[in-house]
Amino acid sequence: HTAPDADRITMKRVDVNKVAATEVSDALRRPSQKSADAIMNIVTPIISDIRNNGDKALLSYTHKFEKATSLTSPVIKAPFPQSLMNLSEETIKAIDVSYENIRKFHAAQTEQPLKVETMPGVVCSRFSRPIERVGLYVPGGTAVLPSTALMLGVPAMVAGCKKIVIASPPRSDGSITPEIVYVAHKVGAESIVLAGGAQAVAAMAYGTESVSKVDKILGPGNQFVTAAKMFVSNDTNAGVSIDMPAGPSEVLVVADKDANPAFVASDLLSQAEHGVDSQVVCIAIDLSEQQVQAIEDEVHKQAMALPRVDIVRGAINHSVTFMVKTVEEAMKISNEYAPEHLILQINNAEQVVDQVMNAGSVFIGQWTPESVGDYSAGVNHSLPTYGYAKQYSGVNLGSFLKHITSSNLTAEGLKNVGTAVMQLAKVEELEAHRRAVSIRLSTLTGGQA
Ligand code: HSO
Ligand code: ZN
Repeated sequence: HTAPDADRITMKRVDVNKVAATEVSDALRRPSQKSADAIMNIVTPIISDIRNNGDKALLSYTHKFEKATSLTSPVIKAPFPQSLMNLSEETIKAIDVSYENIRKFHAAQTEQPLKVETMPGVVCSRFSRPIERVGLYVPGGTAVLPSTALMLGVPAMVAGCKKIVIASPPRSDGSITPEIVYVAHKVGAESIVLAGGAQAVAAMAYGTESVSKVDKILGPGNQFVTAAKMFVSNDTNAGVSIDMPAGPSEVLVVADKDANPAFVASDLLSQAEHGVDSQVVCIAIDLSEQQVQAIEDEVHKQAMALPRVDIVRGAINHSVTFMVKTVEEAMKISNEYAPEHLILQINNAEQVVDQVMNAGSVFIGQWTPESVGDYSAGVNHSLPTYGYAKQYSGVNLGSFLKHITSSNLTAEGLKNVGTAVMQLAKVEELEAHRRAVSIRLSTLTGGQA
C-alpha cells in the first residue's frame, strides 16, 4: 500500500548527507508569494477611497467582498448586546480557560521600571506606557479565528491600552461570529469594525465617521491586509505602526527514533490545514527508511480522514522531510529556516532548546502539540512567519507598550558628565549644545557662561 500513486498525500524527501548544500536551501525556500507590486496596485486605490469617502466606501467594499449587502453600519460599539454572543456552555468555558492562561502569561511579562546611576549624580531610567489606541485585525477567510481575537485582545488589555478596536470581516448575512463578540466583550474592546481586507486596515489607520483611528495595527491577514499594513505604516499622514509582516503559517517538526510517527504526522497536518500556501517541514534525525516511511504513511492516512483534506493536499505539495544524522545538523537547518513554530519531538528536548536561535515559538516534547499554543496554553500564536523569526518576536506584552527613558542629573552629575558632552558638541560643531552645559557649569562656579 506504500506504492507511490498520484492521489497519495506525501512530502518530498531530501537526504541531507546525500545531496548538495544548494539542494537543501532550495528545499527550504518558502512557496513564492504574488508580486508585492501587483498587490500594492490593488490596495492603494482602496486605501485612498477609504480616506476620501470614509464609512460609505468601507460599507461598499464589505457589500462587494463579503457579500454582506444587508449591512447598514460598519461598526458595533460596546457594550455589545448579549444577543450577539450566544454561545454554548462548552465554548464559553473554553474561551474563559484560554483567556485566563493567556492573561497570566502576558501579565507576567510586565517589566519593572529600571533605574541606573551611570556616574555619580547621573541617573537614567526606563519605564513603559501603553500604546493608547490599538486596532486588532482578526481574519475571516476559510476559518473563523476567535483565538486570534484572544491572542491580540488579551495582551492589549493587560498592557492597559485605552481603546481596543477589533476588525473582522462579517459573514455574508452581515453578522459577526459570536465568539469574537464575546472575546471583544471580555477584553473591553471599544468597538468591532465589520470589515476585512485593506479597507479595514485603512479605516483603522485614518479613522472614518464611525471607525476610531488607532495608533498601531496588529494581527495576521492575507496578502492584501499585509500590503495595506505596510502602506499605512509608511504613510506619515496616518501616524500608525504595525506588528510585523505576516505570511502563511508554517511548522517545523524535529523527530528522532523515539518519536511517535502518528504524533509527528498530526502536528504536520494541524498546520497544513491552515491553507494551501502553508508549509510544513519535518526533520528526521537518524531514522531508518522504514521509520520515515511510517511517518509518511501516517501523514497520508490521517490526511485522508480530515474535512479539509483538499487544503492539506495543497500545503503538503510544497512540504519536505529532511533526513539528517544528528541533532546539531537538524538545528542548523531549523535555524536557517527560522520557523514560525518549532516542535521538538526528541529525547532531551528541553536541553536542545539552547540550540534554538531562530523560531517564533517552540513546543517541547511529545506531549506538547502546537495546537495547545494556538489556543489555550498561554503563549501567543501571532508569530513571525516567512523567515522573519530571524529578526522579529511574536506578539507579546511589549507589542502594546512603548518604553520611555528619562535622565535626572544633580549639579554634581552635570559636573561629572559635562566635559564629555561639551567635547562631543565641539566635535560636531554644535555650539548651542555645548553652551547648554557650560551656562549651567558657570552658574555653579558663580562665573559667566
Ligand atoms: N497556527 C495559527 C494560529 C491558529 N491556529 C489559529 C488555529 N487557530 C498561526 O500561528
Ligand atoms: Zn494553527
